Amino acid sequence: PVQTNEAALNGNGVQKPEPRLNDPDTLARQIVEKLTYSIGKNPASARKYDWLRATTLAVRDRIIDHWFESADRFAEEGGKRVCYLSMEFLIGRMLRDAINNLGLTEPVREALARYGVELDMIELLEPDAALGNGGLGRLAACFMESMASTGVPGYGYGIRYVHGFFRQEIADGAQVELPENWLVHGNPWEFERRNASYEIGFGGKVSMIQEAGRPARQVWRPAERVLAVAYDTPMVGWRGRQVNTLRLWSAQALDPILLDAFNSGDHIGALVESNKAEAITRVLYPADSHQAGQELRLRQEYFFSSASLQDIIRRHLEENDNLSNLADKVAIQLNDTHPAVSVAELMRLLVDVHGFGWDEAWTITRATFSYTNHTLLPEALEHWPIHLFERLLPRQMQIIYAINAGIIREAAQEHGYDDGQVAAISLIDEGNGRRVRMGQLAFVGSHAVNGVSALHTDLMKQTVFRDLHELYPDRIQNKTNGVTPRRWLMEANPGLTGLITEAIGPGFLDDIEKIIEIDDLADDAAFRERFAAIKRQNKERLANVIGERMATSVDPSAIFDIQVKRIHEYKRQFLNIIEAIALYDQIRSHPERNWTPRVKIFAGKAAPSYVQAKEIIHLANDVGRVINADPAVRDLLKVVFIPNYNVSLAEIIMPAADLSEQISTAGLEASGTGNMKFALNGALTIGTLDGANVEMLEHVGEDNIFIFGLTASEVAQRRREAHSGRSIIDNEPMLREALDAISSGLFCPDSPSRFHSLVSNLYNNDWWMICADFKAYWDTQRTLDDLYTRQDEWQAKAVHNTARMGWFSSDRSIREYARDIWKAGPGQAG
Ligand code: 8GP
Repeated sequence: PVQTNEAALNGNGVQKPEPRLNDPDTLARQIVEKLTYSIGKNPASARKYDWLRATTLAVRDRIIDHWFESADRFAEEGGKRVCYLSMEFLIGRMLRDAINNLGLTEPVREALARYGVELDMIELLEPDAALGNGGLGRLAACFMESMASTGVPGYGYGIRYVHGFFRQEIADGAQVELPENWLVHGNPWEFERRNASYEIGFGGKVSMIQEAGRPARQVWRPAERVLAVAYDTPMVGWRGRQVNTLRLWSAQALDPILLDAFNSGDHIGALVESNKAEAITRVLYPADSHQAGQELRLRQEYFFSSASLQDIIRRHLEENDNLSNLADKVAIQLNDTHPAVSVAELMRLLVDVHGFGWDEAWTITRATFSYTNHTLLPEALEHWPIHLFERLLPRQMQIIYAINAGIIREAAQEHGYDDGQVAAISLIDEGNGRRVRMGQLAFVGSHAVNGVSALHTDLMKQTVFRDLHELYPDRIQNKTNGVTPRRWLMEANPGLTGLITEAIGPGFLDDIEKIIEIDDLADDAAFRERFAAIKRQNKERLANVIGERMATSVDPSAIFDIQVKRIHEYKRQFLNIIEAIALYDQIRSHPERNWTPRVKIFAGKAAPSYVQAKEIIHLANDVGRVINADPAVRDLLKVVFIPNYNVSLAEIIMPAADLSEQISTAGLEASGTGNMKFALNGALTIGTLDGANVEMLEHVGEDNIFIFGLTASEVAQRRREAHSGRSIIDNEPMLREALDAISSGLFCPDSPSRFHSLVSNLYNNDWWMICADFKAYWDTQRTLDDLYTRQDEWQAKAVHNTARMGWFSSDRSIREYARDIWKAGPGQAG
């Protein structure tokens, strides 16, 4: 075997490779080298896809140089690491982001041009890494990029799904789900690490053992075991200063094939084990707003939690004598409750495997974990039936009971809690067929718990966590979300980035809050004009996409009024569609008026089992078909639904919006992050006082954002009073006529009753306050119509939006987490 040692590595023996040079000549040469020797193609016969791969590999080499530097630096500094556990990372494409952050965009463009290859063309061939559903997963991706950009030693831990978020097609107006296959051509960004693999157990029994000279202890003997194998992807920060690691786990059987079974002729049975194991990481659950409640989901959650904790512990023990200082060296962030079982699993590892006493283990656990809540929707809160939990994870269930007993004892003895109060904080919900409440588990197992906007954090204290907040009043804090300005401004909107650089210099690229320096230029007519011209180009680009994908022509001089996000009743795409129908009616009744032309653009996916959300998609498409074909409205109104919304499409859409729709029923959108991306790119917002809209209002000022509708407390009040929509509809002719048009089958003559239940829900209940908010929404839209005709004013407000959004950078969010929760990263003792 080859022996290596320090002296040989650093001395004359094995030489470190020379770091790669970044000039176009070297890049051009190395891209062709990759094409030839790694891909086996010559430049003359290479296809575009081969060029993409070769370019990716050449860029990857440069990332690796920085990656090793970062790893060496952490090891030397011995500081605290941050582990971000998330079931979802909605990354999107990686090449453009990597070369942008390495400052290689122009050199790579030039290198490729020498072979007649266009960078912009090959970038489009990269599949999106769509390992997430929506806001929560995209936030995790922004946070990974910002940790690397701000110098926080961050490790993402998640699942390497073979099939990411489904591909959406629209057939006859309805959503169709197709499997997504991002790995079919291999994934050049990842490195398989077979040496980092861990056994994960399920089921089986727990027994007490007593060994001579040792206290009695519990031993779990799982009935099933699978292997978690690591795949690492480097995540490059701005200017390549730091490269962090995203470690995703893939499940494999310990025995890939049962040879005995195979040899005795049972060819299918021989593969059962391996199929069952691999199923754990085969597909992302496509639900973002209700808990899946299925065994496979709980297996996924435990699988990646246990693998990540075993990995964290192994690494810690390589550098430290024991685990008693774990919390000084590692902060573990639980991204929602999906990894909450980690609390019980870390206790198991500390107590059963590493011999800690219960109390010390609990102190370490609580000091190590922190937890972010992303939704208050009751149907989304995770709670597992006890019988399922106990069968799959018997030891973890015992530990949860023991944790619960301790919390209840504390509440009763020290705070005098009565039975009712105890039931409210208990980790076990006794009311609903006995379930484990994962939110409660994450809360009690963490030293810090946070919401994702100021309003959401307040509501957490008042609603889901009211009782635990009373018991632990210092634990909940706010960390308002942010978005990375590299992907969402520099890469998505190079035109605007160039204009701002020209105006105020490049300082804002390193510190996005400096973008405020363009604020005064809102009064500068020449600047406004150039700002507007860039918006116009971005709208033309989107209009082309709409033309190509949907064969619908839209006029870039109309208001581009855009709502893109998951489809959900609380997000109220339905309200937006009803307003479109009302406008359609008005344009036809009053053709003589001066209507401001508008294109209403929708995109987003519905959970496959969410019937109402799918009806809303169907309605948007049906309404679009009728309105777009009606010569009576000419180009005054168009309604388009762009299929298959994903990160890459968002990068085209965000810079092309005049108007951003953030119209959730107040109190229900935890934060929103699309709202921030739009405004950063100069869209005005029409929105409710919900989520981070509230803070956006504070930053951009009330003249530059268009707020309407009930507040969160008014919504709660009206819900208590149980209004129906009927009395409002009866008194609001425009609303009534729009609903009548839907009910009459005007938009779906082939199946006139298609939307009856959508409409009758409004009459009976109006739970989402669509009727209650309709008039305010309509009026605000007309104010905006009017404003759009005064382009100077509109564009000045747009400039103010871009200028004042610096605070909504995920760099700011990450610095706050690092300072207040993790105590890690630059400037933190660790
Ligand atoms: C989302 C919230 O709905 C959104 O307001 C927020 O901006 C985002 O998280 C990031 O904080 N929540 C989810 O995506 C969510 O709860 N998803 C889980 C069920 C998968």
